[in-house]
Amino acid sequence: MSESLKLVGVPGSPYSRKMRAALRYRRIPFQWVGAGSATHQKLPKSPLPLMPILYYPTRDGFEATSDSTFMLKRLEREHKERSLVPGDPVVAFLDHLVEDYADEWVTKIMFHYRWAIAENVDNANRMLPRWTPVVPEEFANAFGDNFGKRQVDRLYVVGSNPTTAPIIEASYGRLLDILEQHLRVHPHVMGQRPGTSDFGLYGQLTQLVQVEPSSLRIARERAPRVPPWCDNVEDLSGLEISDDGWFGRDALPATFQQLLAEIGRTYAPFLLGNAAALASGAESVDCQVDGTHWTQVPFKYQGKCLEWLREAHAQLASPDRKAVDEILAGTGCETLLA
Ligand SMILES: N[C@@H](CCC(=O)N[C@@H](CS)C(=O)NCC(=O)O)C(=O)O
Repeated sequence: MSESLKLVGVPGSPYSRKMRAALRYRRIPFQWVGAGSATHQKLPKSPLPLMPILYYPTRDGFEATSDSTFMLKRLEREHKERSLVPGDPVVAFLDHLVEDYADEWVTKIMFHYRWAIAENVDNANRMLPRWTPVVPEEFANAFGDNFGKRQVDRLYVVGSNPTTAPIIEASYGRLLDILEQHLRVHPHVMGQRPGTSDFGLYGQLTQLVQVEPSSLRIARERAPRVPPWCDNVEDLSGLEISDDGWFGRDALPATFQQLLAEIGRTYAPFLLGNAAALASGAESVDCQVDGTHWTQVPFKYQGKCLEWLREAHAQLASPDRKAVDEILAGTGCETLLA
């Protein structure tokens, strides 16, 4: 029997959860390999020090690949069943925009709640190491002093600081409110069947509503549909779908429009501020997000995210691009594509 894909990750890694759930939903055979496990150590080193790592069997071993967005794109090329990309290029572009928002803005919310709030830091230092089976107790107890401290010291990388904390926490609250209303009517972000954005949001939310005590309490209080939704997306391999299960471009619900406006209110101004800082070689990003000063170190990868969004927009056929621009007009997201 030919070797199957191997996905290396940990439950405490939002992008690992994103990929594991996506592979399950798509019924693509794979093995889940715990990061740091004996099986992982036998696999070739990954090009980037990031999780998850998706290993493809080759004639003489395994090829390591990184970056969940590109993993999903390759899986779309190689597997036709149960695609995550809406057939309508207009809706596919919007799905990509929401996936990118999840991967690059909601991850700030996730990292902030885990490493900027004492109660959650203590919890993470206790939980994260123990996701590795039979991890030595000494290692687990010393985890906080090593990895935990390192992550707390890296809060500035995602832009979490006393000035931005209220912006981040308010955007979490609004995202929960929008999803709560959306999930009262629609089983998935993209309609009757999930898109890449469902797994992007799910990945980050698994940590916020299942791991971090304070953000979990907020979610259960404010958006009681979101934690159960995450539990369901964990394994959608049994979900029956129809070809036209995604929203149509003319049938996007108000809650989806509100999600676009939330992206336009937070992620869009940050992405533009980050791009401006990268272009000028500035040492810090300084821009207005949600009416408040946002400052952090420029982030190269998110400079690329903006370029990839603009490339995807430019590649649309002009009637589709016009339709996207009409849908985004007034959301704030249009500033990304101007
Ligand atoms: N863009 C990457 C991001 C991957 C990423 O940042 N993974 C985190 C874990 S969730 C990581 O490995 N961080 C490295 C570290 O914290 O040292 C993707 O979508 O896969």
